[in-house]
Amino acid sequence: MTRLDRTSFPTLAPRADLVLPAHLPEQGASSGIVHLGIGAFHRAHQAVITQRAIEATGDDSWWITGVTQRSASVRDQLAPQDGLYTVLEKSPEGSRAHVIGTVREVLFPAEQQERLDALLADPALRIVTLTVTEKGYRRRGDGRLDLEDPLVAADIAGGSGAAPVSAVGRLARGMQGRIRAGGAPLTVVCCDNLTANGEVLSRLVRDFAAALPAAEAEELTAYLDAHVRFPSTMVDRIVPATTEADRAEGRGILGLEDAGLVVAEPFLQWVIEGDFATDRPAWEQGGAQITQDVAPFELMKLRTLNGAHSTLAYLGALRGHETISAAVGDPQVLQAARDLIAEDVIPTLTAPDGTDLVAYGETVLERFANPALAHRTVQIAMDGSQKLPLRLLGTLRDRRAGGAEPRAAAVGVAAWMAYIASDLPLDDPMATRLADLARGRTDPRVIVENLLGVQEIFGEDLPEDTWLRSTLRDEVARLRAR
Ligand code: CS2
Repeated sequence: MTRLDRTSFPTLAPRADLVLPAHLPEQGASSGIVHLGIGAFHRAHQAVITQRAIEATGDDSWWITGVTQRSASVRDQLAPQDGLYTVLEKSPEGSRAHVIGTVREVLFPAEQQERLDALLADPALRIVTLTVTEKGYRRRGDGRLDLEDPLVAADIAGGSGAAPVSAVGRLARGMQGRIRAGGAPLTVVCCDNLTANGEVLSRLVRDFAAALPAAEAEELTAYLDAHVRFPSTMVDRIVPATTEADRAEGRGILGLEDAGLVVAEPFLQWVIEGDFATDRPAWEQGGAQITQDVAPFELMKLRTLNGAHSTLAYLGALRGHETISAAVGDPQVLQAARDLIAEDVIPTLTAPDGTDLVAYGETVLERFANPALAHRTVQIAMDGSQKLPLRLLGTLRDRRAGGAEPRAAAVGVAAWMAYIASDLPLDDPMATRLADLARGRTDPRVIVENLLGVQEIFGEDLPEDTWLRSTLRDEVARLRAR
């Protein structure tokens, strides 16, 4: 079958189930945005809103160069398609294909470092966005840059001529190149699910700068102070891994082969702090919200959606459910997510801009129930060591500080522990250590004791909490008895 690309694109005609971009980048157009970590999420989220903004305003200086960090696969999917791909939006009412044309180029730095260096130095490039997942930031338990991480250490030792391998190294080294080319300002937009993600990333780049030889450190820090902003953002769209069946459905709608197709729910939200060092696409005309304070949005989303998502993933997988929609179809599992949101999450939140938190929670659960999305529980269960502190432990700590007994939040943590002890797939940067501590153990006391002692996850305070310890034991015992 013919592949989707600029040549085959004109054969497509819009239909109820096929939405096409109004125009595509001119050949040789320049990129206003570099995106680090061009996985499925970016393609279904920021790239879509950027396309809508370009269409609303006609300002076409905002095409995106995507950077794949670890493997060439996304480049190899998109390069033969001139960057074109489809977002297959799936809902119970049916599917709709949106062809996206904002990604004009994808680079795999291991083979194209020079091109990336040139772009990052170019004043026409004004914004770097990132989705590199929680673990991609290489943070220590205290949130600072892990200078002992082998990738980070290599980037610091490598000198400004070497090709960086970590996300933070790539950003910092790119900024040094930008300084050498005249020091045009830059806005860095973190789009990962981290609390205060802009501040976090700013801190990490500054930690990197501080580890450089004195003159370089001083120059980079001065540039960061004067010319770079890191607005925080809240991103939201459920984007399960693409399956062969999804690609086949895409072929049915397009009549073309699309190796870069991604799947998403209809819901799409992006809240961005209005703190830019540069101009920016009119993202608000593409459906984003620009606000002065993203923090309440971030906390609401991380604790409600992601907290419930992880809880459903662990509980659901333990009960044999393959997908999130199957998990919420199980009344006991659904009740656990409901309790988490109503009893423990909502009391810790401040409603952003008059949002009805109860209605928000209900909408989240309805989105999870979308039967057209086969979002696998083991996919969301990945990287729990990185996700738990952001998604559940903040809720737990806030509730404990307020004198409450947050059993529903503890159930989520216990479900993670029981998952680690089980033989379900364990995919986590701390997998070896976690497996040593709990895999195959049967005594709930030992499981809880061993895992609660992982300071990078639970800190020093939570293992001291006797209510938490005994509640976790009870819940792990209950989950294992089932
Ligand atoms: C999910 C998120 O994979 C996961 O851990 O919880 O990716 C979730 O689907 C998104 O944050 C939704 O915006």
